[in-house]
Amino acid sequence: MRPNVAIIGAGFGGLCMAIQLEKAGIRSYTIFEKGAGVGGTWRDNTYPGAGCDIPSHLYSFSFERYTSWTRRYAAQPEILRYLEGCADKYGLRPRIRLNTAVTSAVFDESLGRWRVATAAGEELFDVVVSAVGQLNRPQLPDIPGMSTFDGASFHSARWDHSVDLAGRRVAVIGNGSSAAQFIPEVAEAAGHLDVFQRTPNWVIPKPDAVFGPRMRTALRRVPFLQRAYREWTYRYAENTLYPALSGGWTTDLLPKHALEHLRNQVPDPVLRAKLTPDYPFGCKRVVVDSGFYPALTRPDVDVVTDRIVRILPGGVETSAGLHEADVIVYATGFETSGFLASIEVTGREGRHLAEEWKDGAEAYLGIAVPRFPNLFMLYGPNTNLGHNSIVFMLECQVRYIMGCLAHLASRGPMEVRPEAMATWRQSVGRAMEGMVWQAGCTSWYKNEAGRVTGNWPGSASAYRRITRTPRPEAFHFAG
Ligand code: N01
Repeated sequence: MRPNVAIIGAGFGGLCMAIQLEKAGIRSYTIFEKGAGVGGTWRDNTYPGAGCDIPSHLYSFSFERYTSWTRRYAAQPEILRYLEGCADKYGLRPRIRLNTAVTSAVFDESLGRWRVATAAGEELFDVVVSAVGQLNRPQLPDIPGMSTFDGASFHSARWDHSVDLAGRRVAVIGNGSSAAQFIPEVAEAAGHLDVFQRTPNWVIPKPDAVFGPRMRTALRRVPFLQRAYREWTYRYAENTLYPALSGGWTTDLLPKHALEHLRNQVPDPVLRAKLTPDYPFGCKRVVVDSGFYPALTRPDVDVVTDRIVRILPGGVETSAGLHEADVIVYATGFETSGFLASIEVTGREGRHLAEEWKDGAEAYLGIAVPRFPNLFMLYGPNTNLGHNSIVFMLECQVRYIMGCLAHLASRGPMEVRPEAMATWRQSVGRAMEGMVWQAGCTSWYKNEAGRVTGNWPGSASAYRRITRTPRPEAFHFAG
């Protein structure tokens, strides 16, 4: 039997899944994409300076090694072009339904199939693969008076390019990875910029470099060079960055490196003190950027650390007074702990996924959930990384799901056993104890109860090992 597969989302994950189905000769799939184009987060985030802080030769598919990256860390338009190119090259477009949000997915026990609903109606699928991502729902803060603001305001992931910032007074609320990328550009354009910082971030330099025509030709002509470079960036992340998060040999080294970066780039001791974190390195997502601190030292930029009280028609009021603004940019991150929250997912026995996850999202290998047969997740709970490429993790998950498809083709709908889920829960819990994310800080890695539901506590290599092939004993088959 060739399963027909509903893939939800046409970002890195959904496209990867579709490409592997194509390669296996399975063309009975549909990609539902709520947006107007492919690319997911790389379509949505168009703020000035948007780019990736993971090296592009690693942050790309292993089977679609691109030798044309023009920089070590590509900017958003180039990454989006890469993804569009993949959709074209593998002939995915005819099976992508754009502007089509999935509203619900209900497992019909009598048919052993999923009823997938969109505004256009309901369709039956054997398998549902969620590829909706973790950073797809912008989070606006809950600050009194936001609707009273007289000027333009928008979230960083919904940048309003019609707003001209030239010479204006701009307020940026938030200072995470997104803000760090656009603040240098906004500072350049604006008349004055106030950056409202609640918590300072750890920042390490981004060793960006142009990959000129000669380098690109070398990478194209000498495949070994490309493989070696990718392998080197992967090993660096695994052997240097991961240990800093897990109590390993770089635990003291990397924060020293970050503080040196701060000292080198911020001469003013008062500003430096404001920007110095008081929690362990890596507890929140580390910002990788070399232009952020210099922008904050400009005479026309202020870092405001007083508590925001409310938004007034004329600006942002803090405990110390009003900061006048013409434009407010909310760089306040994403709703991350709900995972599939925008879709009503109902499994066997009428179980609602949201209800099952009321104490925190969890999934076996981050991929499967008991009582939700033939539902597989990409970038699901506990599969985010703080140190390496998510594209690598997505490929592990897709390979695993392809293995599952082979099993369910012969043995019927498959559902992970509660015992396998319990063992998984315990092992993640144990591994999490050694991770810095548990330390006293707030972050989008945690849910409302403070449990880390976003991140995978092992190395990327460990995740690849455990997802290499599905273990049929972990599943119950209905066929
Ligand atoms: O969001 P964030 P982001 N009042 O959640 C502040 C990925 N990414 O969009 O820290 C005042 O990190 C909040 O303050 P605090 C990357 O994984 C990747 O920047 O909670 N401030 C914080 O400063 C990243 O981690 C790339 O005290 C408020 C900020 O808003 C993730 O996306 C590039 C507030 C939110 O920071 C999210 O990054 C960009 C309030 N009420 C992003 N509410 C790559 O290059 C929130 N804040 C791969």
